[in-house]
Amino acid sequence: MEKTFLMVKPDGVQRNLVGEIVSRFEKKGYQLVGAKLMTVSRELAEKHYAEHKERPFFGELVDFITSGPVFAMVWQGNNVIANARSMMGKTNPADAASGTIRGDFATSVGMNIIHGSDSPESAEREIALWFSNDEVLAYDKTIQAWI
Ligand code: IDP
Repeated sequence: MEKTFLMVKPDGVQRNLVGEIVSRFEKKGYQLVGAKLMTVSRELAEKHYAEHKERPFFGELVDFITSGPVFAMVWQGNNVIANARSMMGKTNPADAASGTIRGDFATSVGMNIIHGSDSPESAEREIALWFSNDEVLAYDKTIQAWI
C-alpha cells in the first residue's frame, strides 16, 4: 500500500491546524500509520530540503522549519502521494484553490502550513529520514473494506 510523508509545519502547529489537517486525511479515507510532534534540528532540515540548497530562500526555509514544533506523519492509502498533494494545493497559497489546505488556510509561500512528498522516490526518502522502522505501524482497520 502506498505511503507518503506529510508534515504540519511550525505555522500550522502554532495556528492550531493539526486537528483540522489530520481530520481531512482521515475523512478522505487515508490511514495514519505514524505521527509525532517534534522539533527539527538544522541538520535534519538541511537534509530534508537538500534539493533547494542553492535556492535564495534556503536559509529562510531552514530557519522557519526549525523555529517551532512540527507534526510529522506517515499516511497510507490508494494513490496517497498524488492525492495528498492535491488536497494540500499549490505551493504558493495565492495559486492554491479554495477547498485545499493551502487555499483555505495560508496566504504566503513562506508559511504554507504543510509539506507533502511529491513523488514515490521522495516519499521513500522522506519517510526513512523522519521515521525509524518501528515508528511506522502496520495495522488493520475494518472500515478499509469500504474505502
Ligand atoms: P512544495 O512544498 O509544494 O513541495 P517546493 O517547491 O518543494 O514546494 O518548496 C519547498 C518549500 O519551500 C515550500 O513549501 C515553501 O515553504 C518554500 N518556498 C518555495 N518557494 C519559496 C520562495 O520563493 N520563497 C520562500 N519560500 C519558498
